[in-house]
Amino acid sequence: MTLILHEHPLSSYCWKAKVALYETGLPFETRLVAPYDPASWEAHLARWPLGKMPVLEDTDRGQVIPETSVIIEYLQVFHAPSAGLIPSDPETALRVRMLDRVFDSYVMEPMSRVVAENFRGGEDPVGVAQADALLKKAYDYLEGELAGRTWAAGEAFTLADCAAAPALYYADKVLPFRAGHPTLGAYLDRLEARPSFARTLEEAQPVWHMFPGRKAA
Ligand SMILES: N[C@@H](CCC(=O)N[C@@H](CS)C(=O)NCC(=O)O)C(=O)O
Repeated sequence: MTLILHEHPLSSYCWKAKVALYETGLPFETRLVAPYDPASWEAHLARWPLGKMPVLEDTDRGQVIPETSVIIEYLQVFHAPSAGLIPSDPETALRVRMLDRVFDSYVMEPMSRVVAENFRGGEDPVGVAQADALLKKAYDYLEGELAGRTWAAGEAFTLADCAAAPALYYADKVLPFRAGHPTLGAYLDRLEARPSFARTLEEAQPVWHMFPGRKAA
């Protein structure tokens, strides 16, 4: 079996897929997608015309899977059914999928919007203010939702935690939340200590200095 993750080491969504892969214990290789290199970028567009990262290539099954949540569902169905990333109980599975959407849509996306303003040299203070407002709403919601839980949806580490780890790690850099959100802060501490995420963070260290953060006011 050969699983190849086409990724960039600073990409938050690529971290999400990597955390899931490390959770499964499956062997996999990584290949750099370099948007600034025309050959690399063209090859990536041939794999996935929407040009988003990561994609997972499964050479044995002849499959290329885009979209991190689908990648993780794919791993669960075809390669790691016992990893528990999607719980077998249908109600818990729905909660996991719902929280995965919350972390992607209401934390990862607005966080990326704020970073993009700096990274791509944008001039859209209204868009950034809207992103900040959405982040604050998400922090407040999650502070209540996660109370009393070890992981996002309960006592087991799941898809939702794979999404949460990069989303909260980066979001805390662009709009820090620990002061007013102790439950969320303690949850991020547990995520950072989880071996799958600790390893992902360690592997990003050599390029971390390239993270642009929020544009200076
Ligand atoms: N919904 C996608 C989002 C992936 C995504 O936005 N990835 C970013 C990197 S973190 C990307 O590919 N950005 C490049 C671009 O938008 O051109 C997923 O879950 O995989």
